[in-house]
Amino acid sequence: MTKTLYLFAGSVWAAAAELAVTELGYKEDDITFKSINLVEGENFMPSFLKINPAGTLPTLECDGQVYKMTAKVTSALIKGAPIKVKAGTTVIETIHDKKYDPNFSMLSMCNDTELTVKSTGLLMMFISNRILLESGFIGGELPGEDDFHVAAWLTRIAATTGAKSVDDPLTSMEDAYGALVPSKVTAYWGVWIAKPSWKKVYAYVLH
Ligand SMILES: N[C@@H](CCC(=O)N[C@@H](CS)C(=O)NCC(=O)O)C(=O)O
Repeated sequence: MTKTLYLFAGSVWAAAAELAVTELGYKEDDITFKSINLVEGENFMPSFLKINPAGTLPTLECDGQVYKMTAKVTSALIKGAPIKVKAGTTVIETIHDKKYDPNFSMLSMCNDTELTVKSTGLLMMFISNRILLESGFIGGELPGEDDFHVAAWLTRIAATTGAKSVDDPLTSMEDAYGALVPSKVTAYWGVWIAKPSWKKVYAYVLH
């Protein structure tokens, strides 16, 4: 089965696919990885638009099919993966809702810090009240499909508050949030940062 995954190192949603690749037990040579430089607008090159007319990442080519949305990419990766994980739920649709768009959260900080600080607080409440369990992953002992999306989202939110490495995210989130980070979020962060997949995807910078 041939798989080509189009990614970019700074992309929040490509990170969800990258977490999935490692957690699902794929080996480096099971998948061809192609970087599409979003900063340089490589996603708008005709050669990439031919593959995904929306010009977004992640994009997966698999056995003649093209998966153009993050949720479709992770579910295609789950099919036939070496490691079985819990399939996604409505959490994925919710976390991808436009009103929780982590790319908007990142961009809005450039123009209106106060708005971002407030919205980050709301986002934190949202995730801790609606999505996270008291402990562990949403998928159980192992991260499931929901977790790939939520981890990528949460890491982007942490990065927008100034977190740069695994050592400082919660401090910077607390500064931005103006209160202690909810315990469910702290616990969730704790289980992810111990994971080799997370360390690999965010080895250079949180994004
Ligand atoms: N709804 C899409 C959104 C994906 C998305 O927005 N990806 C961003 C990177 S995180 C992107 O490719 N943006 C294109 C751009 O910045 O021009 C999905 O779920 O896959």
